[in-house]
Amino acid sequence: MRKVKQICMLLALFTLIAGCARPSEQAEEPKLLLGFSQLGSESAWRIGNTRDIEQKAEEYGVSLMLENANQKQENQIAAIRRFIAYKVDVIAFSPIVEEGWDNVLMEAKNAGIPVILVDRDISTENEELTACLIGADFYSEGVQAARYLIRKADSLNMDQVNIVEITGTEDSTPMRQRQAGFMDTIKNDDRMKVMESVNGDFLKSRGAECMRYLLEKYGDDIDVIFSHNDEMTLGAIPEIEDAGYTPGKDVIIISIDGGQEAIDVLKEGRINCVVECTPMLGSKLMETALKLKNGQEVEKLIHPEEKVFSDEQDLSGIEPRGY
Ligand code: GYE
Repeated sequence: MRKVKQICMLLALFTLIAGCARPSEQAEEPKLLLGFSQLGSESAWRIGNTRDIEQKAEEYGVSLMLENANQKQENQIAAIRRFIAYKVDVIAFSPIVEEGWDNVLMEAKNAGIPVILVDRDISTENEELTACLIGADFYSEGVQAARYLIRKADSLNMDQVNIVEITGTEDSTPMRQRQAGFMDTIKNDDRMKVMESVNGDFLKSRGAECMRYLLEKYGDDIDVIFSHNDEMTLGAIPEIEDAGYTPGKDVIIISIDGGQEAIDVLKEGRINCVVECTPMLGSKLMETALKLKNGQEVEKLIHPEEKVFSDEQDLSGIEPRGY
């Protein structure tokens, strides 16, 4: 009886193996192996960006090795080294800060693996280390935020505008560029005065902490909060309310990203302006990685198109944001 059972099992196994090998049912070979080092999960933006890259990899038939660095540069460097050892076809990563990548990128170059920068840029003397950058124009986002503020100050006939800035991660591209675009645009307007810039690291909890500190120090004098991302803005708003002020009325609030939660708060009038920064970079990443694998030329810099949402517009028609 035991023998019969064994034979049956063997037969079943054989049928299974034979079935798997049938060409019509064979899974398609992935077109490309892509190693992607995500920098962390600090915001709705980042989570939306990771999800989009995972979905687009599937759609494009790309096999994705995804590693999350949990906000630490050393984890990103280690991930890139693993991708090199694994001999992936293409490496992509979102650098948490701009400095400190030359050595590991030289290792990738020596291994003949092209590297795509996603979302953020690096600072290097050697332009050859990376193939291209796919990410938003952060400088322009800062300019858009400032232009909105200038229009708002005009419409309210303000003669002095006291601003506090809550910035993103120190030495990251969006922090540097958003600040530069904003400052360059307000600098010739005598009404504008930045009282203080504090670092909120793109985190909701830090946004709340920064706001508590700013309210304690400047209280009533604060006219405007320029916050480098939605997460920090959403952390700051309850603090403003707790201190007895009405966000959007007593204090003008300007944010960047455009995630669903911030857009809902904008519609309620508790944020005045949200400059869009889209995390949907997955399609461009897959297209570019496939081109690189096939030895084709790619554009050096790819910026997605972005909008500005504010209390100057009818906001009822905004499509669901997806992040
Ligand atoms: O604005 C912020 C995120 O690099 C554009 O990082 C990205 C920024 C985004 O954590 O929410």
